[in-house]
Amino acid sequence: MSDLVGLVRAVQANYYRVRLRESINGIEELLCVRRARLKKMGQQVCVGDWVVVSHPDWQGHRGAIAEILPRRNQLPRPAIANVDQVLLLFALADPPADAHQITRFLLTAEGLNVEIHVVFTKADLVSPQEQQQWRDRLHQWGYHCHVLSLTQGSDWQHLHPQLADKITVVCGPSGVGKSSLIRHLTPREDIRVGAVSDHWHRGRHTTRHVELFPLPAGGWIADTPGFNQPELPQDVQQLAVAFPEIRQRLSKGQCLFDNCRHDQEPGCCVRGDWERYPLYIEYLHELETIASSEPSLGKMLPVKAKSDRQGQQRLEPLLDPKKYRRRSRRQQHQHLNPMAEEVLDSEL
Ligand SMILES: Nc1nc2c(ncn2[C@@H]2O[C@H](COP(=O)(O)OP(=O)(O)OP(=O)(O)O)[C@@H](O)[C@H]2O)c(=O)[nH]1
Ligand SMILES: [Mg+2]
Ligand SMILES: [Zn+2]
Repeated sequence: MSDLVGLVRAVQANYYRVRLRESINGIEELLCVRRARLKKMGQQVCVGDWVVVSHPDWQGHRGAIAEILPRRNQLPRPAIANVDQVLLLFALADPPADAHQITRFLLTAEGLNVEIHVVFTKADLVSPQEQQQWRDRLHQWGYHCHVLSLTQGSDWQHLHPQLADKITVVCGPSGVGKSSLIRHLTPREDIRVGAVSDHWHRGRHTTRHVELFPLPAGGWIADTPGFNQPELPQDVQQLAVAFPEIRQRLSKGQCLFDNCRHDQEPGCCVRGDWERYPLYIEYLHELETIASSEPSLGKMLPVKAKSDRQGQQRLEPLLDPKKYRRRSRRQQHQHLNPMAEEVLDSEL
């Protein structure tokens, strides 16, 4: 008998909602637990995983996840596997579009190595001129974007072909309309939509958990909780290649130094009069400040004097066992959103 294979749509406490690849006797989904063997091996099941289900109980619609099929990729934040593309959503107003914030989202998305779609919503709240300005701006940054409204017209329907048969994750600041857009694209699903609070900038995380919703033309879309300031890439090299403007300049020219930071170095082909160059420099300096303030272990270790067998005094590092212990998985994942932490809670 062939394996029973399905896609993990959602994780709720210790249960996994698995959509079967082929429905059996009209049953499309099973609520599964994770086999103890996977748990012992420390294998985490995440939304987007293709899994092999064993011990199906067709009457109770239950099963057990026996195996996780190899992942193509995995987004850490929120934890979703096998992602094909990220749809970055920004509002043109309420909350207003902000080049700084948009860039931070773009940099994070660039680091994921998946396709990126940029969409601006709430076009009904701004003039056609303002819409065009953002279109032109994004074009200059190296991105094509869609501009649409959910309250006027039906331009949002143009997104359908780009989403078909793929797993798409919708990300963006809080209150821009991520849940509303998904509700339009997947009319039968019930998604919570919240009013933008007066203090939207503090982030009202209406959407709290990650779930894949089926699209009418095939494929899946995931909502994520809005967060307002994604972190920078981890190092300077990653930062530079996350700007299409820099990639484009480096594909045409060459800097004098191989390890050019594209700041003050002579013979730099990247430095120049392009809109986001000052942002690149700001982030470069931010990353370098973080790197230089991170103490190296050698400099930091407190020492204690100890006599050796010959009675000579030697200095030995005074280790605080708690401080230098390996970080726990929970600490390593501290930066994750509440859903990912919930996943970890249920896994630990
Ligand atoms: N005027 C206008 N309002 C919109 C549009 N799209 C969404 N909204 C409204 O914007 C508000 C926020 O929408 P949500 O879909 O909850 O936003 P979200 O991005 O999911 O927010 P979080 O879950 O907090 O991250 C709701 O009141 C929506 O009705 C639009 O195109 N035009
Ligand atoms: Mg939402
Ligand atoms: Zn350079």
